[in-house]
Amino acid sequence: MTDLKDKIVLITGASSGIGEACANKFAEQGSKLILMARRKERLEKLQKSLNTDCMIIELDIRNREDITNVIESLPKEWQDIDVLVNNAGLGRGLDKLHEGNIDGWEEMIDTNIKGLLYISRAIIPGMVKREKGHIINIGSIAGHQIYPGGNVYCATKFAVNALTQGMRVDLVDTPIRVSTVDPGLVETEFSKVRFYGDKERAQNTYKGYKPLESHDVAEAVVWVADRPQHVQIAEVIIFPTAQANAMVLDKKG
Ligand code: NDP
Ligand code: 8X3
Repeated sequence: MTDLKDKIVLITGASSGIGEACANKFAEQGSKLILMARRKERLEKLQKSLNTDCMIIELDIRNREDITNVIESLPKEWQDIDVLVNNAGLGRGLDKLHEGNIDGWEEMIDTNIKGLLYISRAIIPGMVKREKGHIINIGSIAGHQIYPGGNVYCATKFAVNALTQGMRVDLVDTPIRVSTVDPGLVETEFSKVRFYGDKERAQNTYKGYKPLESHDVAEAVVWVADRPQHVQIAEVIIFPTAQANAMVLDKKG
């Protein structure tokens, strides 16, 4: 057990992939968890499997009013959130910008940027008041480099990168830490969502090399959260060994 025991950790997008893996890893440390996502049945299943205090909240992170209400009405014993993992996010399509699906753009902007902002705006004031807290944003290599067809998704992750830096600057006179964990290719439901349920295309994204698994990223997130108070990890970029940057991947076959 580490310093994370009994800490309250709120994870957005905990119903699958990286968020679910973070829930498992923080639970192993004895943290208490608030898990958010739209798919309640997935959260219930995860809650049952975890050996720790865990509260689940069915929520669409794009809904600003719901977020404010939910955070304001948290039971007293769940209000003092120590770690916020801003993980909920998605990609939609891989088309050239001039051929892109505008509804998909709206979904990415509303979720990856605005959703992250709403939840952060609701939770950070409490951290400032308590002089305690850590925000860990899940960015992406797509927030550092643009790849073909990445356009709007990359723009949202560049925004997450900018917001992480902005939070860190604005909170520098407080004990609150701000970090980003930015993965390359991780095999999750991400590509299934990006390609609107096209399983074959999604599976092909992870063929011919060994991609990261969700728990690889979750281990980095827990490590970042578990540094001593005077240590603030600004950024962790994590790739599969076969990936060198957003565009260079050693894919066999
Ligand atoms: P998954 O699709 O497996 O998980 C995405 C999670 O986000 C789900 O739990 C989903 O829950 C939640 N989510 C999506 N939209 C909303 C919404 N409107 N409201 C609430 N929750 C939402 O993908 P990953 O685990 O891969 O993605 C997690 C994060 O990691 C994302 O921010 C992604 O951009 C980032 N990332 C992923 C990489 C990868 O290669 N997989 C690489 C780099 C970064 P539900 O649908 O139940 O609401
Ligand atoms: C998700 C990984 O490389 O598809 O952020 O952008 S990538």
